[in-house]
Amino acid sequence: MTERFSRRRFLHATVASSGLALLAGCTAGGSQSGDESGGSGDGSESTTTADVESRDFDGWFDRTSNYEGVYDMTDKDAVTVAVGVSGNSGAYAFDPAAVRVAPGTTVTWEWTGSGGAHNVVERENDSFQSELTATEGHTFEYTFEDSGEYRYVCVPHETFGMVGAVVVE
Ligand SMILES: [Cu+2]
Repeated sequence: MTERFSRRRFLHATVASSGLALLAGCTAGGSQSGDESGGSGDGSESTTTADVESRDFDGWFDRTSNYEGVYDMTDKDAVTVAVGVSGNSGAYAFDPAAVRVAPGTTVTWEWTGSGGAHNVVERENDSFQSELTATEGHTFEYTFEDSGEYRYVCVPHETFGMVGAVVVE
């Protein structure tokens, strides 16, 4: 369970501007990425404050253009994944492609209406399978009670890389 991983933290603007944070940044040394304290505004006002953890899913996301790591949503009561965002040579992506949630969390997939008909299918254990639809605003929910790593696909676009994962810990 304890795999090697590295973490990238998106700092709140309030945290980044405090003297404490600056001090910590100085004493922590230069091995970490130093662009967090920069004034580019790139990450300081990010729309998400989730930690993004790089994690190897044994090649599961090799074809997935928008996979950038596991978004830590363990502190969220409700987690939504968009179905049919831009990616994988079309609107063939889940966003975020991978999330980490706490046991008992309900994940809602919400269709954007782009990219044609999609579905959300977990095949390894048959845990969940949504309708196949292109309807904008369509939602599908699944509550993850058990810890584990759940991989799912959109069947029509799996070969394009439209796959996702939910890590429950
Ligand atoms: Cu699809």
